[in-house]
Amino acid sequence: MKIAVVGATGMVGNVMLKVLAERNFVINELIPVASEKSVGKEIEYKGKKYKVVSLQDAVNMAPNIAIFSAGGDTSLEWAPKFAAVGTTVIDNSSAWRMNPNNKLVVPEINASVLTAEDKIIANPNCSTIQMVLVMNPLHKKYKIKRVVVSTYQSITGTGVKAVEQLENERNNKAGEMAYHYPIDKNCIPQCDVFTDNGYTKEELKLMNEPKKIMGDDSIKLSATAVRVPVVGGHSESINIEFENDFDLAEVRKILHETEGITLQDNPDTNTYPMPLYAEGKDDVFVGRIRRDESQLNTINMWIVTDNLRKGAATNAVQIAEYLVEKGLLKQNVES
Ligand code: 11C
Repeated sequence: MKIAVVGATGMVGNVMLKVLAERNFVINELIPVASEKSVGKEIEYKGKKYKVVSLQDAVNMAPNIAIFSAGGDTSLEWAPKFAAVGTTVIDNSSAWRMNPNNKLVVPEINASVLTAEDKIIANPNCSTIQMVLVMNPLHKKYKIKRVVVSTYQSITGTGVKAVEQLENERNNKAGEMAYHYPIDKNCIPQCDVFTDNGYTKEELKLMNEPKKIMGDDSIKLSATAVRVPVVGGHSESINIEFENDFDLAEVRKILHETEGITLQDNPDTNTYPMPLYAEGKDDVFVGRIRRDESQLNTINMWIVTDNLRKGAATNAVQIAEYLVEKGLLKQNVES
């Protein structure tokens, strides 16, 4: 397997390499790719050093898979060029997610929609992935009518510049600002840019992507996305109204038995998910599960995930693993 990691020197790219190594993804040839200014730099993978190459050089090498974490513009321009040489692209940006011709995949939910014809596959937004993993099994059982979600998102979702901003503020150092405002000791009710209806793009991702992944347009969603001075992961408070009534013990059992979910829910021992402890892990952690007593068939819960892992890198690698397992990639003569 010849695999290109596009954006290899970035925050998600870094975690991508770590996850590929940890999961022992079969790689005969690793091609780290980054923007022109990083070409020639070295990255390390399983103790070996690799030189970063340009996007054009990587296209010329026609890899079996290219995992992109390099932003929407790079993806819009370059993913089709990889696809044209037969490479299957798994893209972490929002560029292709809502395009009707591109699949949007969380493997535990809808990997089966993938075929060998899918050459540009979209990885959902980080805050979407953790929410749909919880919504999906409950939707199957009780049918979801409406979801209201508020997020508390890690600065790592913004990237290296935001991590530096927080560090600078904590060390009383001047530096470039990733946000319009200080983030330390603050909550910024803006993730990504605003759109015409007053919602941010991040909120629209949360409201639109779940319907496509779960294949059900009838679910209503409303989102507020907030940036908080946290490193380890994204947290979400979600309120779900079901068509049918539920039993709390059964909800816990369903979530406990769902692949990829860890239940942390015990008020007696102050047990609930927190980003400090989710960091570096692949699971989606769920707790604070309780009935919303103000409305029929409605539940509240708290969901936390390391946004760089299951929210980005791990989900993308799981898609790649599925493609390999099902033989959906082009066969390279050299690989
Ligand atoms: C954040 N969810 O934390 C974003 C980061 O659409 O893939 C990823 C942006 C995206 O701000």
